[in-house]
Amino acid sequence: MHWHILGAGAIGCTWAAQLCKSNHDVTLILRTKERLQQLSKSQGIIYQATNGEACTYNVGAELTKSKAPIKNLLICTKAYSTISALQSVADRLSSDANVVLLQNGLGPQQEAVKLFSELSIWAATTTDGAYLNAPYHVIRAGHGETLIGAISNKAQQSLDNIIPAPCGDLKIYMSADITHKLWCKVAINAAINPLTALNNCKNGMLVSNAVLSMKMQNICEEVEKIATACGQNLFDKPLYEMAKSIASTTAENYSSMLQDIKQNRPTEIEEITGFLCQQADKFGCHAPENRMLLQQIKQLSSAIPLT
Ligand code: KPL
Repeated sequence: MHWHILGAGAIGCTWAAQLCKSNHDVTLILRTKERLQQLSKSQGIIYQATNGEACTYNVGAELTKSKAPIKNLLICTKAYSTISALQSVADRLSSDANVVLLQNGLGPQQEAVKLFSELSIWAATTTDGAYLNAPYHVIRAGHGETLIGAISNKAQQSLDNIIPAPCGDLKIYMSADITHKLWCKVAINAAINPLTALNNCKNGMLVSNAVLSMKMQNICEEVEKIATACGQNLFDKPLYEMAKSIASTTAENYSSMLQDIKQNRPTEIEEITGFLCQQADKFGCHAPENRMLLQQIKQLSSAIPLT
């Protein structure tokens, strides 16, 4: 299969390397000539596995404005760039194209289906850990799993197994209810990310610090009510228990939102807490804690432009 990938961050590069390893053709779609030059300088994607072994994958690359048709597109941009990324290549998508959206948050997936209802669109969520230590040099920090499911009518009717397994070292499973999985991820991110970003702390502090822990509990209770109003029963146990357990297992991590703030990048607050506040408005749910977090994070990152 030939895959085009938009979003050459840590997860995009991990997928590019693993698809390449499994003998798929991979083309990165890059926005600038500088990014193309950086890739040719590093002679491909350097992928360092969890055991420290590094391998270089010679992936193809082209600029957004290329005219080559796209049959399989993976979008791994930040959530707030999903729609503009999709629009930037819309005229290149073949009528039987598959589009996979792999990002945090909720909102852009539904927007993509609304705008491109004729396409086969899939959403994905992952617990894989990876980071870049230089452009196109990705370090695999941990092995999680990726769930993929159909979100547009055309994808739902398709019998395709969108990503043929095995795909390198990625663990990929199809999900019959990906929207529920996305909700679960959003709920966890809403519980952990804004609080760690505001308090400049590692995830573990939300468990070890009594004041933060109580704040997280209040946030979780609101999120759970919003989810229930939207017909989503999140986990077998209360969200607060689940969030505590994930904050403990990732105790030494800086959440992605805190990293975004520290590196002066826009955050995904609109697609996480913002999405939940919109649903609270729609269903008349009380959500003062989440609304406050939304305002505070927006203020904290107000000087950072969206890219
Ligand atoms: O997904 C995460 C994130 O930081 O975005 C968690 C689960 C909070 C781990 O850091």
